[in-house]
Amino acid sequence: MNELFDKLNELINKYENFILIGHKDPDLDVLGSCLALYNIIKNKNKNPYIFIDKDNLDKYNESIIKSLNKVEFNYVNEKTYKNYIKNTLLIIVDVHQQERLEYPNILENKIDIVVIDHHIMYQNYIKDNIYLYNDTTLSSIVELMSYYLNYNHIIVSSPVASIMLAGIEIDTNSYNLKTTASTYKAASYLMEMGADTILKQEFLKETKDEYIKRADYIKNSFMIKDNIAMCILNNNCTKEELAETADELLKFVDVEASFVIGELKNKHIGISARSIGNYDVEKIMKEFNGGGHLTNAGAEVSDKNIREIKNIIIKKVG
Ligand SMILES: [Mn+2]
Repeated sequence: MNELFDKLNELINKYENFILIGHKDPDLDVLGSCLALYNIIKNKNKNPYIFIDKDNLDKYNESIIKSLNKVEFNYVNEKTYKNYIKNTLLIIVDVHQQERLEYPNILENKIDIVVIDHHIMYQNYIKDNIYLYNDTTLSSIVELMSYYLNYNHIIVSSPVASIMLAGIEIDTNSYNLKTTASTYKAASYLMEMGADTILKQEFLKETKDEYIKRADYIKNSFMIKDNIAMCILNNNCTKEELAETADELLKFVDVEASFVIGELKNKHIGISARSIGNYDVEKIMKEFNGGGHLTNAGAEVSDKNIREIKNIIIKKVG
């Protein structure tokens, strides 16, 4: 990690302007990570800008809107970012594919790019980068950023620390998944910086409709083997919904692995697979040219329909 931090510090010294951007439909891991970087860059007397459309808040989810109301920062959007693309480094967090960026067209400019992620690598990652760091053992990018703040001896405000803490909770499904000793240590740093657990809870609250939608998905899940659950989502679902549902299914008694399938907006079929550790879901995802790890894997399929995929998985786990 220190190698990454030295590299980032070196890069921050080299450029004047920094645009910080995450994935579409940003979550608190994206916002928390951007805010941590923002503080570090500001501290070095450089100019950071977070790419977030603060003038059109209604396109963001509740937790982002609530968080944005608690923090101040300089931001750019589609219309304004071009004013700041001289001597600029674009730092991309929590995503590594162009199509998944908050604003994919930003890559059409000749700006130097750094990518920092913790997701399973896809082949179509952003290749035109000057530095790419992807550690899939990290719970979240905010976990990494907590260490980076600590490395630079920088303390963030209580709302920023609270947003970061909420980011860890979202990505780990409340310290259930991908949680290591380092994750708790990062959470501990954030508490020491003044993260407020009441504020954090406020950021994490979901609407009743969101809860009902999630519960409906779970209700429609079924077992394909003694300990393996499957769920088919509505059309037009997002990768996040697939992942969240697959995570959620692991919470139930007798569920040791889960497969969630759904048609994405691009008409491809997305699959998210999870296991608690005694079943290799990556092996199954490789059948679909996907990838990942033993406990967390996925695939995107364009040459099979949901029913065909479902049948292949049932056969393979059999
Ligand atoms: Mn994340």
